[in-house]
Amino acid sequence: MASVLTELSDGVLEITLNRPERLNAFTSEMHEGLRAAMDRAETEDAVRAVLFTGAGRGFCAGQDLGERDPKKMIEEGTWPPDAGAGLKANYNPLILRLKALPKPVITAVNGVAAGAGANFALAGDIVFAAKSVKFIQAFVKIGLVPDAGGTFFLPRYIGEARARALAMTGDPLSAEQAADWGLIWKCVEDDALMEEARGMARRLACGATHAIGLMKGALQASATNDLAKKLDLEAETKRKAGADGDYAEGVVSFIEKRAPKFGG
Ligand code: T3D
Repeated sequence: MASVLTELSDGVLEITLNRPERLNAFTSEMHEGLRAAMDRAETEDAVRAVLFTGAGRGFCAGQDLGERDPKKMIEEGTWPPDAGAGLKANYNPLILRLKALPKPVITAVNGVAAGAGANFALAGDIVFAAKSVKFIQAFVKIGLVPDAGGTFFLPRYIGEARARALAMTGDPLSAEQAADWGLIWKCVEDDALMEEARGMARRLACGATHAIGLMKGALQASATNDLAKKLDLEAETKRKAGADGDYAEGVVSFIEKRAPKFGG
């Protein structure tokens, strides 16, 4: 069975991490599958929103720690590996592609999200988590540092004090606390997760996806832009959105008191 499953329906590309017996820990093969899935998300016009989730009881436990055997490598004299190389080859491009995708990305965190799996989840534009979920910055427990965007997302989303404590302790954060802190969009009952997340993905897929893509980029730029630059960017993105057929359709449908039919 493939370690990444994809299914396109109602404009939503659902991408499922599929190594349930290892809590969907990332392997090289899974990264290949994710690259192929992202190719589809980027190039197929029929894909208007993306939804990530995990098979089984976990969302993703980060890097598969079985891919390297330190004991054997020490004996062979090949330790230490370049732990940064895997990031540059796999994780960094994945996170950048998710953030650059001009389409909404929803994550439905169905179970534990640890290490790179936690930060991959947080790279979604709208993150839902089941009530039983724990987010774990597990890196420190194996002598590593947060990756997959954790040192970017955490201080910005929840502030430096909370980011530091989560990263330095590796203590689990409940989905409810994550939602209270504004780290994720919503914590939902376990059995309601997929319905809620799919509902949101379908709703956005029917929406003004061109405008959604533009606002995604503009909101991300707030991390680095000053007010004057942001105002310029708002004018630029507004010009682009205004030139799209969705703007006319949005206004006409309002005047005609009917639901809009966006083409994106
Ligand atoms: O190397 C590089 O390229 C650098 C990149 C690093 C990125 C990273 O993500 S580093 C962080 C890696 N992840 C972790 O350190 C998390 C390790 N896992 C855990 O701490 C726990 O499994 C969890 C807290 C996530 C869940 O605990 P629990 O008790 O619910 O489940 P479990 O029993 O520990 O796990 C279930 C099975 O999944 C188990 O296998 P078994 O005993 O049933 O055969 C366990 O070994 C396996 N598993 C869980 N996480 C991983 C894993 N197997 C390989 N790699 C894992 N990361």
